[in-house]
Amino acid sequence: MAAHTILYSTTFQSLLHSPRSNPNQPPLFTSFPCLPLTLSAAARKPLTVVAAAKKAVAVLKGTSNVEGVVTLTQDDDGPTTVKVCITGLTPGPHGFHLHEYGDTTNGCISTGAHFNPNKMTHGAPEDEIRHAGDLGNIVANAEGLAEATIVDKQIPLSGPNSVVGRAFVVHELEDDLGKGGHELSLTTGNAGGRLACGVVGLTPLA
Ligand SMILES: [Cu+2]
Ligand SMILES: [Zn+2]
Repeated sequence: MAAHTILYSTTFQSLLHSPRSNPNQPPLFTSFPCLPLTLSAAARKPLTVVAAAKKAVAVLKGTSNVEGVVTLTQDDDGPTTVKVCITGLTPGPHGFHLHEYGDTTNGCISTGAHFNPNKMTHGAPEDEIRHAGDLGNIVANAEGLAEATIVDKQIPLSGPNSVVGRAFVVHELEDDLGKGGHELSLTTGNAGGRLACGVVGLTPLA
């Protein structure tokens, strides 16, 4: 919806600034009371471009002072690039996943389990057998800041496995990537509590 809105306003601005043959003509604004419904085929064309490149964002909050912003971009059917910036963490590694639901009614717990459309067990991002939502660990520096760029093929922004409407979660502990031998290793990586989470939503491309 946001992408649509911004395209509408961009198109609208270009209409406003386009030269008009008759300078006494009333402003175009009054001629387009229902602009989204009356766009010409040519004016609608940019929406086709949006389908090829997608961008989304998640704003992470929790009950602690951990917070962050995660942006996702994807071109066509290529991998998704995830840029992570999270503050307020304890120094060191923290499990970082895409969880199944974009539901935070009961805080981050309502986001459910790791996004797992292929019914796999928990693993590392580079493993063949992993949850789609398994993005490994992000590492916070001495100031508690974790910055990372993750490129991954299992978290697309469109299609049946789209992650739009699902949620990122950053955890209290290190994700053992399924190899810790703990009873939770193959489901959660034993990554502990959920410090902050944020729902993935579409955002304008520019
Ligand atoms: Cu998680
Ligand atoms: Zn997992």
